[in-house]
Amino acid sequence: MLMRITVTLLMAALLVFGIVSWADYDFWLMGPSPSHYTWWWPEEMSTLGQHADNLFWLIMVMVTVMFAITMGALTYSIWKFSAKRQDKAVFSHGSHKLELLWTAIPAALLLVIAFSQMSTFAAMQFDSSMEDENGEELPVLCEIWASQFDWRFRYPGRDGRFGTNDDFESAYELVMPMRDTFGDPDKKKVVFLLRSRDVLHSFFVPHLRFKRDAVPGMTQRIWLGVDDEQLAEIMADREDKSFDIICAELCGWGHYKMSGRVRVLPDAEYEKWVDEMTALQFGNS
Ligand SMILES: [Cu+2]
Repeated sequence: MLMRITVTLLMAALLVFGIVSWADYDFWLMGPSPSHYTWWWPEEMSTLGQHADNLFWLIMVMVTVMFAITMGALTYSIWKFSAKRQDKAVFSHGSHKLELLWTAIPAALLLVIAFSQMSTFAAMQFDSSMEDENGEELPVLCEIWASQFDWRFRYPGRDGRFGTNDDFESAYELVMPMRDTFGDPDKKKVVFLLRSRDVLHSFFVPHLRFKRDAVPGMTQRIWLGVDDEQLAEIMADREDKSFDIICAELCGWGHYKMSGRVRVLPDAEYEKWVDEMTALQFGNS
């Protein structure tokens, strides 16, 4: 009896929380939310963003339909075969046909997912996607270092080479150029090296639909590309001109505060920022 009351109360509390937070988003934030906050994905501004979102929705629709079907079958079975309606259990060896069917359907769905993601996956991950027309590797803009519990970005400085004394570091904020290339999305790629100083982290930029684990002892070439039209649209109705970087891998006690920002600048402004950072670096000596 006590168990039943406890469970009922718990369920009721969950329901109330659910309804309150659904009706009033500010409830969780304990204050008014910025106008660009959404329940779902934020707007995307990546050259691959539309592809990533399409895949997300494809899978979302699939799992929603499957969820509805299986939960429907479960609810029906609970109702139909409850002790009240049927008191005798039936022993069965199963149905060959049914088993074939529920193996074949998920297999087919998985194949659909596998094939439809191939080109996007290749564009995101393959090394060849980070080469220019002549097969030369695109230059690295900066190294992204994850560590407990912050993000640091090391730039090669004016000479474009790491390990020389004009390197500079930006803590917390990743600044990248927009790459004005007259609308050619392939040329908007900005390449980074992703590294971790200690444990597993995950570099996640929701607006760019980009997430990759940072693995200790491993250097990964990654690229980000910003769609300037999308970016302009987003910028138009927000005051905050930078975007979240989140660590998406539970990495220790301070994981919750392991955040950073991305700021995307037009090429000329980016160059100016590099000058400022260089001046700051050498201003002290
Ligand atoms: Cu983390």
